[in-house]
Formats: sequence, structure tokens, C-alpha cells
Amino acid sequence: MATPVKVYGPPLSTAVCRVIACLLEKDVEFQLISLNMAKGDHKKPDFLKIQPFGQVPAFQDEKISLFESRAICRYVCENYPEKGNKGLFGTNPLAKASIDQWLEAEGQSFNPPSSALVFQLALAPRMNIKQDEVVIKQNEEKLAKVLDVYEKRLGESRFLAGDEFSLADLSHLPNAHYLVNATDRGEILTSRDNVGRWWGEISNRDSWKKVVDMQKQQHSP
Ligand SMILES: N[C@@H](CCC(=O)N[C@@H](CS)C(=O)NCC(=O)O)C(=O)O
Repeated sequence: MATPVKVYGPPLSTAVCRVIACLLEKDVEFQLISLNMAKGDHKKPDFLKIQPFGQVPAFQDEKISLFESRAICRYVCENYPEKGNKGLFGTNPLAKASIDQWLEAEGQSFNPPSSALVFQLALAPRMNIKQDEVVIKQNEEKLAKVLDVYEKRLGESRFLAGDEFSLADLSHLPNAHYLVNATDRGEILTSRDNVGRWWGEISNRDSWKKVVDMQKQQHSP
């Protein structure tokens, strides 16, 4: 029997739960190794050997180790092509390029403003950090512009990269989830006809519901 892959980090972390969602979609067995980040486990020398930036997630499969959640997801899809959702990262060069294009859009355009908003609106108050209204406003404006592009795209196709759910859609789930469920600005997604329809569909996948259950079982980020 194959050894389960290892994912280091708490499922409340957006980057960690991106990888978990991918592993669940791909039906790849994994072991979650939850670090004590409050105690700085992710900055310790042994951990830095597998994640040199001292961040989560880190990932191990037999003898190889990887970091960066989106790179890990790509690896999982490529290394386990026959498992679970076989089309998650496409099955031909054009499909893969299209998925990659929207995966890059998530990382470069959607993630920066959405993670800034999640930090300011959901995490800062819990960490007794003063919210910065200027940063909130700037990032709301940036995210709205990104979502205008998504609204048009999702008026043309069911999912970002085409008619099938893909890694590109999956990669949006962590930040979108917190925006909708842990801030009062979820309408930035849900009020748009096509983006709202898309969010409803991707957030109802069994894989994502399992991630949310895992998050609920954990106490703190
Ligand atoms: N681009 C990285 C981001 C990793 C990241 O920012 N991880 C956060 C948690 S979501 C973290 O480790 N924060 C603690 C720290 O930076 O010390 C990825 O996608 O893996």
C-alpha cells in the first residue's frame, strides 16, 4: 500500500486548505501534521529544511518535499493522474494552459486583495490589531475590478477554465470562503450574478465541505 503523503500545517490556513481540497478531489490519501504555529514550530530548523520561508504548508511524498500551495496542487494532479478527479488539471496542453492561466489569475490578481481583506476584516480584530480603513477601501476597489473580469468570464462558461470544475476554481475557495463566511463583505462575491452562481457551485463540492468540517474541528488559526 502507498504511504500517505504528508501535509504540514493547520487546515485553518488558506494555503494549507488549498492543498487539502486538492488532495480530497484527487482522492490521494494524506496525513495532516498540524504544527503549533503559536509556538513557532514553522520557524524551527527542521521545518525550515522542507519550507525554507518558514511558512505553511510544506508537503512530503515519499522522499520528495515541496512548498508553495499551488505548486503542490499541480504536482498532486500530475503525479496522480489516474486518481480521483482526473480532469482537475486538464488532460491536454490547451486545457492545462487554460487552467494554469486562471490559476495564475487567482495567485496574482484575486489573492492579493482578497487575502488583505480577510486579514483586515476577519483576523485583525481577533488578534487585537487595529483595522486600517485605507487598506480595506483600496483592496475592496482592487478586488471589485478583478471580479468584474470574473463576472464576464463566468457569463461565458460555467467554470473559470471551461465547462468543468478545475484546479483554477478550487484555488479560489480558501479566500472566498473566509470573505463570505468570516467578514461582512461577502456580497462582493455573492451579489454578482455569475460570480455568485459560481461560488454557490464550487463551495458545495463534497471536497470543500470536508475541508470546512476539518476547519471547524480546529480551534484557532
Ligand atoms: N504562497 C504561499 C503562502 C504561504 C503562507 O502565506 N502561509 C501562511 C499561512 S496561510 C503562513 O505560513 N503564515 C505564517 C508566517 O508567515 O510566519 C503558499 O501558497 O503556500
